[in-house]
This record gives sequence, structure tokens and C-alpha cells, in this order.
Amino acid sequence: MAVQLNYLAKRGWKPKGDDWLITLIKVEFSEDALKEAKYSHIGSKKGKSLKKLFEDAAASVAAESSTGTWTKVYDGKDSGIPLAAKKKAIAFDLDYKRQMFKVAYPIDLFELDNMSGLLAGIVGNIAGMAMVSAMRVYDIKFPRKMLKAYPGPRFGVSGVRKLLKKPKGCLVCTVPKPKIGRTDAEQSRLAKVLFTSGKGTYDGIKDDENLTNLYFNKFDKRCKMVMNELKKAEKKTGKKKFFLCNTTHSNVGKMLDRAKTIKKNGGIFMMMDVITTGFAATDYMRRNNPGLAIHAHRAMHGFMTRDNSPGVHGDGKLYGFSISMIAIAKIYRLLGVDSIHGGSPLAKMEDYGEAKYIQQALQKKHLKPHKKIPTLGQDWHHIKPVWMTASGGLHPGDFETVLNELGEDIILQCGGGLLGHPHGPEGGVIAIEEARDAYEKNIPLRKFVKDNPESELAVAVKLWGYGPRIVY
Ligand code: CAP
Ligand code: MG
Repeated sequence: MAVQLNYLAKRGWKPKGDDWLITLIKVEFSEDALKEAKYSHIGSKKGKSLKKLFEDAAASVAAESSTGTWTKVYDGKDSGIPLAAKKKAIAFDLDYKRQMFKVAYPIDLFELDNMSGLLAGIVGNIAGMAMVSAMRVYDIKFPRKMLKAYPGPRFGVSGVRKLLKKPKGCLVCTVPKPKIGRTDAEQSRLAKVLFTSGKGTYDGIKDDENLTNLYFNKFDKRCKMVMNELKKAEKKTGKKKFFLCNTTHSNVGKMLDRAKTIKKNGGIFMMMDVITTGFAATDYMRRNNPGLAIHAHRAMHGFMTRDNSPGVHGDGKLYGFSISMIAIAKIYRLLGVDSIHGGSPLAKMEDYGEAKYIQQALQKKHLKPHKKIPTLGQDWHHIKPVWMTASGGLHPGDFETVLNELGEDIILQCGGGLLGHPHGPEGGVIAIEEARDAYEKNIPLRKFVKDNPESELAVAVKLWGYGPRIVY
């Protein structure tokens, strides 16, 4: 672990100016590393050597993720060492107690508009380092020059509001359940029910993340048929609607063709699974799709972001390797999606109490670090705010809490929470309309239910309650 250059900042050092990218990391040491440093466990009293081990780890992370490697290499003529020394990353702000530190990367290490290249550096190899047994990347803070290299979201919150002629309020949306089962024609009939039941105010229908192009539910046919019902419903209700039509494919060319099909059918939104299709695909689709807003589903993120160890928020031990959803959300805002799943305080998915901060990371212009969750903040400059999608186990009884927590610039998605209504999809639509209306009129949900015991909302609440609840 003798890295060649000094990758460790002097105590108190801070990067000057804005030409640095910063990461925030916590590490645990492998048994082998501890043994080598003559420690059997982290709580050992022989603090000095543990301190050295931590410093080595911070320096090694900075080296491996920027210009260095594990040993001294040739440093003579043409070796590149002088420039490597000048452009090396620097580990700073070492928190010995929590084993956390920051790494500052000079901007010259990166091709500014290349997210894939950037990530190959800053988080490329470090999670594989044998000396560490656990690591979490809490946050990434991008410098202004890097933000300038990306167009950011084409529409963002305000642009989508304009497209939908909906200046305020949350958007409600439903993903058909079963996840897969309906034919294209059946899905279009569900769209009609969603868009025309109740007062006709229901906003959106979304494909599920694993619904692509199947023999009984063809992408082209689904797109055409759902858009056809959507247009008819718009005429009938006088309200704009949207279809988050899933273009996901591992062949980006096919994804682009699907986006063109959406455009041809008069759609305004495409959907893609941004983790399974990747950073490059997201960047490509942002820059090349035919003028659609992009809805980003984060399917598979749990294998990257999930860490149920006590140290997930800094104090206590970490057990695994992960990168926070906060960092992932920032990456995709920069890559230019217009809405993204960010979790929900009452969701069926684990969120570590981070949903609100994720919403802020997606929407604030000047994001401050969180008081408790280890974070770095971010100035977003020209990069627009994007929609947070709250989803996963949500139902009408959750509306008040979710809206109070996350604000109204959210797509509130209820799949099971609409289609599981005892009175069927129509009942589900009305229950959600009632929950949203009550919220917008400042009527507490419990009061509405008490005053309207026969309402569809009361029926939904009788079944699912008000949350929070772990659904599975
Ligand atoms: C929600 C959902 C979403 C999850 C993903 C599903 O359905 O469509 O994929 O919300 O989680 O298939 O589970 P329900 P997240 O409304 O029936 O739960 O939003 O946290 O990324
Ligand atoms: Mg889904």
C-alpha cells in the first residue's frame, strides 16, 4: 500500500475554486488489512496504527481512482509522472472516527461530457480494493464546468407542466398490474378507464419496467392503441394526459426507433430503465430522442444503492459496497432525464429516510448538504429541476403524508394502490381523485373519510389504512 505520490492532503486543506469534482466515502477494513496492521478488530485501542491504515486507505482510494496504482512505477523520462503528480486526486477532510473522507479530483482528469469515463475513474476500481471490506460512496459533487458540458433535462418540472397545461399540483399515474399479463388491447382499455372514470382528471399511465415488446403486447401496437385512447380521453375530458411508454432495450438503436414511434403517435413522454440501459444510453437518448420528455425508471438500482448496515448514514459499521441513491439521482439529473423514481417515505422499497433529500437533489438550484445524511450539496446552475416519482406500494391513504413530505412537483404513482381497490379500477381512480382533491383543498384525509364514509376513498382506506406500512 505504498502509493507512489502523496495523495493525502495536509490537515485543514480544502480544494480552492470550483475546478474540482468531490466525492464523499466511508470505508471498513478487511481482516487481512487489519492483521497486517497488527489489529484484530476496528475497536482496538492501538489507535495510531489504525489511523495509519485509514490514511493509507484514503490515499489508496485517491490514487487508484485518479493517477496511481499500488506500487512505485518507473518515473524517468516519458513516464508521465510529473503530470500525474500535478493532476492527482487528493484525499482530504479525514474523519478518523467514522472512517469517512472526501476526495478532490482536478477537473483536468476528466473528459467533461463523458459520464461513463468519469465513473470509470472515481468509482471504477475502488470497491474492488482488497484492503477494504466495505465502502459507501455517499455523494458526488460536480463542478460547474462539467455541468456546462451537459444540456440537462429538456423539459424538467416546468416544461412538463407546460406540455400538460397543469401549472400546479402533483401528477397521478398508474402502472398496470399484473406487471405482465395484459395484451396491448387490454392495456389500452385500461387507459380508457383510467382517463375517463370519475371526473376525468387522472393524468397518466405508465408501462412497467419489465414490459417491453412481447408477442401478446407489442410495443408499436401498445403505443398506438394507448395513445389513441389517450387522445380521445383528452378530447372528452378537456384534460391533458400522458403515457410513460417503455422504450427499454439493450440495443440503443431500437430504443431510438421506439422513441420515434411514440413521437409519431403524438406522445410527449418516453420511459427508459436508466440503470439497466446505462449511463451512455441515457445520455444518448437525451441528446437524440425526437423531442420527448424522458421518464427514468431505476429498476436494478437496489443492487447498487442498498446498504442495510448500521453505518449507512455515517455512524456505525458498514457491511457492504454501495453508492447512494442521492448520487445516482444527481447523475441522472445531469444526464437530462425529466422525471425519475426516487423512492417515497411510505413506499414498499427501502429508502433510509432519504426520499425528501433525493427530491431536493432533483429539484433545488442550490442544494445544501443534509444535516444528518452525509452529503456534499450541489449548485446546479442551468440544469433544470426534474420530477421526483414517488412509487412502490403507494395508495390513496398515503397521499397527505407523501405530498407533505415531497411537495407537489411529484408524479405520484399507484399501481396496486389503484388496481387493488375493492370496487375495481374505476373505484381506484375516484379514490385517488378524492385524495388529491382533499389535499388540494386542505381537507385532512381523515376528516374527508369521516365526513364521507361511503366514498371510494373511505373504501380504499378501510383496506389499506393511511400508512406507513411495510407491504412486503
Ligand atoms: C410500483 C412499481 C415500481 C416500483 C419501483 C412496481 O408498483 O411499478 O416499479 O415503484 O420502485 O412495479 O413495483 P406499485 P421505486 O404501485 O404496485 O407498488 O419507485 O422505488 O423505484
Ligand atoms: Mg414497476
